[in-house]
Amino acid sequence: MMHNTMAAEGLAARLFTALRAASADPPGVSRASYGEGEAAAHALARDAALALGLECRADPAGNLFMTLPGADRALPPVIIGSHLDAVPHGGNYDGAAGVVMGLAACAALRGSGTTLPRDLTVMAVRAEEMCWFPAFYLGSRAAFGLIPPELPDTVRRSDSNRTLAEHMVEQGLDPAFLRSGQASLEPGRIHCFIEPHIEQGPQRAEAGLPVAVVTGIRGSLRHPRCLPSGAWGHAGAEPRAGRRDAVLAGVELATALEEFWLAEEAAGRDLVLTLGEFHTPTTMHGPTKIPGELRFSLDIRSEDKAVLDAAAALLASRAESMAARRGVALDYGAGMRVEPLKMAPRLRAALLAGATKAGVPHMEMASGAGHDALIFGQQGVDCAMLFIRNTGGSHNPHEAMELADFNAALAVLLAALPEIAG
Ligand code: HGY
Ligand code: MN
Ligand code: MN
Repeated sequence: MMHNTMAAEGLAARLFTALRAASADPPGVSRASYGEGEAAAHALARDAALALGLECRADPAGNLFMTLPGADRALPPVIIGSHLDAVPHGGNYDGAAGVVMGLAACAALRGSGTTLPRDLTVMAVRAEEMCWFPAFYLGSRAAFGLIPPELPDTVRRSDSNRTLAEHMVEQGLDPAFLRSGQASLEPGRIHCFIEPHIEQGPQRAEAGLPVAVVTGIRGSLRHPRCLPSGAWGHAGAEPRAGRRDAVLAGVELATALEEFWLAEEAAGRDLVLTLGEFHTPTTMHGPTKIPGELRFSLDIRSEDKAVLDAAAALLASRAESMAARRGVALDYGAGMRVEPLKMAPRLRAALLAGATKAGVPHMEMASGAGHDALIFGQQGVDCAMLFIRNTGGSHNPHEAMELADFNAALAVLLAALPEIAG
């Protein structure tokens, strides 16, 4: 089936412009999870879906489902989607490109009068970015009823210090849905989940290719609130032996983690790790005080479960030695772990065949960044991802996706959809 994609490409261009305008926060855009920017993005997606004649419903967590009916309405749908929140002062495309591509695909199918054998649902997922709430994949976990009941009332948004429940209510949504563990999606009732996304590292830009089919997604071990605590003291008067310096303890841990990283890398094993938010409490610290407290975040990722296990063991043993040798206790919380995910071979093959059919130069690569697809995969849903070239990196205002590359990825998706939906 040939698609005249001009209308679909026009829709995508208009949506990206409108999204940027609705969430501009120089430098870049901000779309806080359960905040104004995300709500504006959901409204834009919904309006575009209604204009296309799609069936729209939102679940009580605010996830939006926009469905193009297929021939047999009883069959489980193909879901295409991603998130519409964005990190503070981030780029316009992380997340949004996947939702816009789902809508553009529906526009192209409508335009060519194509009916797929089953429904195609575009899902705009809520609250994927952990910058806002210290909890991972909130929207997709909520859709599957996987949120711990206490969480809506215990996590607070980084910009407002107000709880998830408060922000949901403010948006007209229902935190009781999260607390109840009810679900809006049933894994057995989903044919597959396809998440188009901008590439967020340099690989495809370096390779000079517009599109990549993803092989797998790194899993992660995250400790967003690590709190070493020792003792505050006098920077001049206290001898080294008596000090319980939380900053030096944190630096020692950081160095140990980097040494572990270098060793894993030398052994050919996949690993990246990041320490962030490394700071002493501003109300307590000062240049003449030995820092008794420190706070940092820790984000460890690998395609290999065994590497995540080794990192967890290293953290535990370092916490012990930090207490024994430095008198600094390290509270790093329970942590959040998501296992790595391999993309479904049949979907990968369908996307590769689609790229060949559409004549789009492509490669295969693993995803370093995390995605909602991890949660779908964890639930046993077959997943695939299609990456679009982006030359500006991500989680920064410099994300740079050319519309021509987006359109090339759309052509790949459209060429693959009959096989994917079959
Ligand atoms: O952090 C991530 O990998 C994703 O952007 N949430
Ligand atoms: Mn992101
Ligand atoms: Mn993303």
